[in-house]
Amino acid sequence: MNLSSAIFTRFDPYSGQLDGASYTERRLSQLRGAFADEAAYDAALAQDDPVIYTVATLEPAQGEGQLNYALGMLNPGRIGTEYYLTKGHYHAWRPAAECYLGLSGQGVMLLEDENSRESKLLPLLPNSIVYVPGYTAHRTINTGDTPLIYWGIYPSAAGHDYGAIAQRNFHKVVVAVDETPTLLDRLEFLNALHQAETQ
Ligand code: M6P
Ligand code: ZN
Repeated sequence: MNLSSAIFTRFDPYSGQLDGASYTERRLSQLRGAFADEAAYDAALAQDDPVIYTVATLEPAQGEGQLNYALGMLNPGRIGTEYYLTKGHYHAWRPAAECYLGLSGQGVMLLEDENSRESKLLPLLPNSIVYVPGYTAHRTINTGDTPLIYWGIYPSAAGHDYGAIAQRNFHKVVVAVDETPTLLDRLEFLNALHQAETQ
């Protein structure tokens, strides 16, 4: 076994800081195509390029049977009426599952089965766990007004496949309707947007 020094680590459940981690920062400009409302995306980006989320990753070991983990921090906000979200991914190794644990803030996870295309929307809250089965696209969404901090724990061999999402975004969107997070079909949402524009 080849274990790095990360056998015991401290983290902050409110800021998303994780000792010894490598950090990935995703700004708005890196999320082109993720949000449904392209006009709202362009307008927001013309104003500012904020950090939407960070991921602090620790890979204590690689290889069969090993686990890696990442502490996510997703800021609150919206593009149009769609809540800030992560890119979302399948695992490159499709059978790999993942556990998500909510630490602070308020959010949801959007799951989409690759074969049936069936969607599930699950709460991601403090003291709750979402089990993401294999062969399932998963995206995290902050529906609250404070940062959403959460763990993702996954097999070290899982890998991230973003290409499949870039080609075919999630079928559903989570948008604010009368200030309530609401799950809608992407196409229906886009049609309603275009109708509103042409009226
Ligand atoms: C969780 C884990 C990470 C993932 C991160 C952000 O912390 O699943 O592996 O990178 O969420 O999600 P994404 O990679 O889709 O941007
Ligand atoms: Zn994952």
